[in-house]
Amino acid sequence: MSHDIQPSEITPESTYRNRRFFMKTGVAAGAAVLTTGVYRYFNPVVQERAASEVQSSPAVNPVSNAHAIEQPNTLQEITHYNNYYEFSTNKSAVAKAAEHFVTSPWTVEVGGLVGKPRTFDLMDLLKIEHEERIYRFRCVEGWSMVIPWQGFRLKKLLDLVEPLGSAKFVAFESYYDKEQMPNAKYSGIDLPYVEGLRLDEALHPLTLIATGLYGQPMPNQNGAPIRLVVPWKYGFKSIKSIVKITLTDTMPETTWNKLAPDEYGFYSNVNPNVDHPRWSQATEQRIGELSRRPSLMFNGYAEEVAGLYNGMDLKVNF
Ligand SMILES: Nc1nc2c(c(=O)[nH]1)N[C@H]1C(S)=C(S)[C@@H](COP(=O)(O)O)O[C@H]1N2
Ligand SMILES: [Mo]
Repeated sequence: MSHDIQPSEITPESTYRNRRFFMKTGVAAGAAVLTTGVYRYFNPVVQERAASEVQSSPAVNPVSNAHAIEQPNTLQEITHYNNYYEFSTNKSAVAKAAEHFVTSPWTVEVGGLVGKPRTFDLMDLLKIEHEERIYRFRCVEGWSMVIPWQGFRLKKLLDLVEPLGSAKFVAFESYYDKEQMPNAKYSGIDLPYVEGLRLDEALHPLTLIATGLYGQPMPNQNGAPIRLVVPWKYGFKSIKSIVKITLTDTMPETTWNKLAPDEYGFYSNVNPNVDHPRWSQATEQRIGELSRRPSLMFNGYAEEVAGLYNGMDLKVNF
């Protein structure tokens, strides 16, 4: 994949941040799907495709969640306040620590309970139909941002490997290399970083495999070259720099649950009514704002995802 993008080819951040789209309620969308197609500039495959084809993807519930139209955080904020423990546990030091992370070549092995296991290289994944999604992102620590991602629905990747009827969960694994990640030994977490979703969560149209943000390839510190984004769950579910995806019939182990099962559950849906044992989850600090704002049930995506949890006690299944 080509990283030598001309600055003139990148949609300026100011264009994103000034779009009437974010200020107006007209086409309010909890999951804003823009059709600028800027990602084609770093994706030679997509570049060859007709703009109309690229833009054919239907919006997800484009008229719900008027409150979701929020100004994205700046590129500087999104790329300089990060959680990526393999590189550093200091959020403002991650960008520098990940500066020389080598992410090419890159492959993602997709297997387990599937009919067609396959190892994809990055170019295969960039051929999957991309969309832009502006999502709220809420860390379990109590801070949040709004991030304009580009990527593709995880469902589109899973469809290619044909999950078997026995598959009930999806397990994810991050890249881990002690040489490239010398600070990892101070992280305090078991590595490689692992995460998981129930299969229906994984197939949900909001669940994204992100390949970039702000029209650029994914910055190293945000999980280059591809990472998961599950906008209604706490940020740690959105595992970075994925190398392996495995369909299983049992609930996968997850990094933070292994470390502190009383504090971090498998589901970890954003829920202002269920506090972390050591702090309240009722409010959050939006990076760039002066005062805290109330946290929203399912991070504001309840209309889309609450049905996944019908009949479940969300205090027990936290
Ligand atoms: N491999 C890996 N993935 C990870 C993490 C990590 O430390 N390692 N941190 C998680 C946490 S706690 C959060 S809040 C988000 C942060 O994503 P961002 O830096 O792009 O905002 O990544 C998640 N994914
Ligand atoms: Mo987080």
